Amino acid sequence: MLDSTATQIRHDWHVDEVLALYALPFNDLLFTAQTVHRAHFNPNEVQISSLLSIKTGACSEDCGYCPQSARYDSGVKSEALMPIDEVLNAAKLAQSQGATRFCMGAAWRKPKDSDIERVVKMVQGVKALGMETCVTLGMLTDTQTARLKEGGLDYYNHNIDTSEDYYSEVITTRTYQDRLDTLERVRESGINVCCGGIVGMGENAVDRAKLLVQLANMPKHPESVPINMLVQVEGTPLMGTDKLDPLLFVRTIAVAKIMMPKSRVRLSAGRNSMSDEMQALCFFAGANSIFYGDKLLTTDNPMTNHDLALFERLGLTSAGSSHHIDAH
Ligand code: SAM
Ligand code: DTB
Ligand code: SF4
Repeated sequence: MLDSTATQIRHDWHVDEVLALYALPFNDLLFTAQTVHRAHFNPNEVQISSLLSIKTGACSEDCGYCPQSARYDSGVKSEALMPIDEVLNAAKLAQSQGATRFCMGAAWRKPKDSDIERVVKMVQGVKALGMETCVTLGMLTDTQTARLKEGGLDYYNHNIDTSEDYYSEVITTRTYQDRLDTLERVRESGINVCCGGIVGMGENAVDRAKLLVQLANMPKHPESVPINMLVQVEGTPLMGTDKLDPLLFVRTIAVAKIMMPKSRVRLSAGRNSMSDEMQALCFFAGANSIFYGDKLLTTDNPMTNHDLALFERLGLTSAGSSHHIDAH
């Protein structure tokens, strides 16, 4: 049924079509996603990003999933913006372990212009190591996106998280439109867009379909699409949410790939509670990027040795790495 979609890039998806993709027999859905994936990527290469929290906790926003909000008692220790040399040391370590992109995250609603100047220095330092750069800093102004672009930033991460309908159930301190406005500014500045969402937050099937429609109907698809499985953190409002069926997570990856064939779909937060077999299914469904390193921002991620062993078992290699990656 989807032969022609293998090369076609669409921006006119309807929720009903997306629900129909989700409802396909699992084998048909995964086969279609893998076929689409192979038309655009080497299916055995996975891009490897490492995360660092450069400013931790004490955030004024109330995102119900997030351990870094000042409103919840999650036990995360607040830390001011890191000194540049510490950031560069972390980037060097990530590179030596095999990461090709370094993503720096700050627990801000929005940065001050003086913060941007310090982040630009970090971006320049990381780029000088030969790594790709990504930052996620909250809402930005036009001046700030221009400054980051001029500083050489490759990607900006800003997630829409869920459907517009479900958004206000999870976050009340900013609107969906605020997110879309920042994303438009990032796109217009010429920085690559990294934008995705979180599933397993108690949303329904229509919310998941609408999240993907919102992403795929952007004038240009985000170059990176992180699909996060909620990491439940004690003290946050979403702690205790009913767990999503793992196969529905795999289906979400497959549907995202079919809708955004040329984007890198990232198997993002939540891998620490996924089996190797589930991750293998996600790679088959078209995920070809991961967050790598023992920590995400504040929560645990699989150990690097475990990931390297999994890559070896699956015959996967790192996309675009000039560095030798060795499981031993
Ligand atoms: N403060 C900035 C912002 O919210 O845009 C940047 C950092 S914020 C931690 C980056 C993203 O991490 C969020 O948009 C959300 O998608 C994801 N995230 C945060 N906590 C999470 C959790 N517990 N599980 C899964 N994803 C999470
Ligand atoms: C994204 O989509 N997921 C990452 C990254 N972009 C910034 C963050 C995941 C955070 C998980 C919770 C934590 O470790 O604090
Ligand atoms: Fe703050 Fe970002 Fe966490 Fe929301 S997701 S509370 S904006 S750090």
